[in-house]
Amino acid sequence: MPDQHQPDERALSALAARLRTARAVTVLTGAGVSAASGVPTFRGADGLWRNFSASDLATPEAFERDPHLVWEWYAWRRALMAACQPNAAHQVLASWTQRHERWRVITQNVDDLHLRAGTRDLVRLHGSIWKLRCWRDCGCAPWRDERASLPEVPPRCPQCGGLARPGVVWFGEALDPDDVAAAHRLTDCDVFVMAGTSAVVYPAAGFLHQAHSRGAFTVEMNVEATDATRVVDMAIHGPVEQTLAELDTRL
Ligand code: BV8
Ligand code: ZN
Repeated sequence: MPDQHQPDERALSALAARLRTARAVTVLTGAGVSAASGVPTFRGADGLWRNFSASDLATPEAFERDPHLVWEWYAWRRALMAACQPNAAHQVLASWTQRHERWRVITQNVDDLHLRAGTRDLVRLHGSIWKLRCWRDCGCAPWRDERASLPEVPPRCPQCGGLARPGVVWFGEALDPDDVAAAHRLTDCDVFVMAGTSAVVYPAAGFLHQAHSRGAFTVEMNVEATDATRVVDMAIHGPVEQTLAELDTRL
């Protein structure tokens, strides 16, 4: 059980001491890591879900039923994300992957901010909002389009002219097995951190349990308690863009 009453000051120093001797460190991030950059989270107070009931929209069935509505939601998110910059949490994590051979990041986020911060060997479980692919799977390779506003909504496949879809993983869709395998490999680590995620989406949240069972010291960094809080060895409460920066100064 994490010591919930440990003032974060002591928790941060204790975690820094562990990190200083750690060989392999894995950080699994969620929407909370991008919140300070202005990207809405899915379930928080400003939640994307609350405004657009994302669980109704981020599915192949929703796209089948109303591709225009789903694309309006993605076009709105893309335009919003295009104006966002990586924050201190992205920067600290990127520097960790550059300074340490086996300190790595797995992300659920589709906003590309970890990549833009320079994170090395990023494992992305749910794809990228800046990628598109053919809805009919005509054989056209997925392509990137980073324009803040698309000339046509829904966009078209350049090869067959049919509907294009966002290059993300929707609910009810399988993750890319290579990404799942890469994430699994990273659960073999000394310290596993859940940063800015409500830990409700699987298989992503399951990697915490895998890391735990492989002997990792597990940590949660979040502004509130989540499903992971009762599982981790240590919970550090506070905005992750601050707590990661404070932790980094202690390394
Ligand atoms: C799969 C891409 C199987 C799209 C996303 C019933 C039917 C069908 C499936 C299921 C089912 N029951 C369970 C499932 C499985 C389902 C699932 O887990 N559902 C949940 C909701 C119960 N999973 C799936 O469907 C997955 N696929 O299982 O396939 C299969 C196998 C074979 C063949 C076919 C199928 C696919 C899941 C991927 C879904 N796609 N995103 C898009 O973005 O449009 S998930 C979406 O949620 C985002 O990626 C997001 O990252 C992710 C997780 O959410 P969080 O990142 O945690 O964000 P959230 O808002 O929830 O929390 C933010 C946290 O940050 C909060 O805790 C908050 O306190 C904190 N915070 C906020 N600010 C800060 C902060 N913390 C620190 N500092 C701050 N400043
Ligand atoms: Zn096509």
